Amino acid sequence: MADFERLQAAVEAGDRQTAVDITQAALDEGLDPHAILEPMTEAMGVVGERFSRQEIFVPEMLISARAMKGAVALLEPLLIGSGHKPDKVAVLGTIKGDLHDIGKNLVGMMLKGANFEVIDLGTSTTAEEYLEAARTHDADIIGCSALLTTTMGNMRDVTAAVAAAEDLKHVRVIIGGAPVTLEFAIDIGAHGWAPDAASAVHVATAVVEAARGERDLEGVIHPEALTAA
Ligand code: B1M
Repeated sequence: MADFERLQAAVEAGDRQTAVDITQAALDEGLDPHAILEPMTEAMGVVGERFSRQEIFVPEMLISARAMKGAVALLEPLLIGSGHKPDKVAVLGTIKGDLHDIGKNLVGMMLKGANFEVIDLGTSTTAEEYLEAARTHDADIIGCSALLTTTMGNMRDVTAAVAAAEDLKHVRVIIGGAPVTLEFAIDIGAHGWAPDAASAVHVATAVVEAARGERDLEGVIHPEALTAA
C-alpha cells in the first residue's frame, strides 16, 4: 500500500529522495497520479502555515518545493497522457513579481493532457511577455498564476492589455492561484477563474470552445467560475 502519510511528511521535511521513492512505489501499484498529488499539495499547505508562524523560513519552503517538484516529475507523463494531440494553444506563466511555479506547472501539465499546446513563460511574467507570446503562438488562452497577494494585482495589466488589443479579441484570460478569488477575477475582467489545476482545464476548454462558437457554457464544471465568454 502506498504510504501517503509518509509522502506528505517527506515533502514537509524536504526529503526529496523519500518523496520520489514513495511516488514511484505508488505509481508501480497503479495508483491514480491525481491521488498521489493530494498529500503533496497538503504538505505545501502545512509548510505555508509553518512559515506564517515563523517556525520555518524561506530555505525550508524551498527544499519542500524541490521535494515536491522531484516527485511531480514522475507524475508528469501520466498527467499529460499518451494521446497528446494539441488543438488549442495556451500561454501560461506566473505573474510579474512572483516566483512560485508548482501550481502553474501542474496547470500546464493538465492542460497538455487536455490537448492544449502549452507555451510556458515561467515565472515573473510581464503583460508584454504574455501578449507577445499570445501573438507569436496564436494563442487561445492566456493563463496567469499568482500566489502572492502583493503582486496578484499585476494580473490586471494582462486583462487590460488584452482588452485593449484589437488583434487579440479571441484570446481568453484565465487566472488562478491560492489567493485569487472569483470576485477578483470578475473585478479585473478575466474571462475565467479556477481554484485548482483540474478545474482550470474545464474552464479553459469551455471558454475556448465558446469563443470558437462550438458550445455554450452550460454544463461546465464550476460554471459560476466563468465570468465572461
Ligand atoms: Co512562498 N509564499 N514566498 N515560497 N510559498 C506562500 C505563497 C505563502 C502563502 C506562505 C505563507 O506565508 N503562508 C506566502 C504568501 C503570503 C501572501 O501573499 N499573502 C509566501 C511568501 C510570503 C513568500 C515570500 C515573500 C517569502 C519571503 O521571501 N519572505 C517569497 C516570495 C518570492 C517571490 O515569489 N517573489 C516566497 C518564496 C517561496 C519559495 C521560492 C521558497 C517557494 C516557491 C518555490 C517554487 O514554487 N518553485 C515557496 C513556497 C513553496 C510556498 C508555499 C509553502 C507553497 C506553494 C505551493 O507550491 N503550493 C506557499 C504556501 C501555500 O500556498 N499555502 C507559499 C502547492 C501548489 C500545488 O499549490 O500553487 O496554490 P498552488 O496551486 C494550485 C492552485 O492555487 C491552482 O492550481 C494549483 C494546483 O491545484 N492554481 C491555478 C495555481 N495557479 C493557477 C492558475 C490557474 C488556475 C488555477 O489558471 C491559469
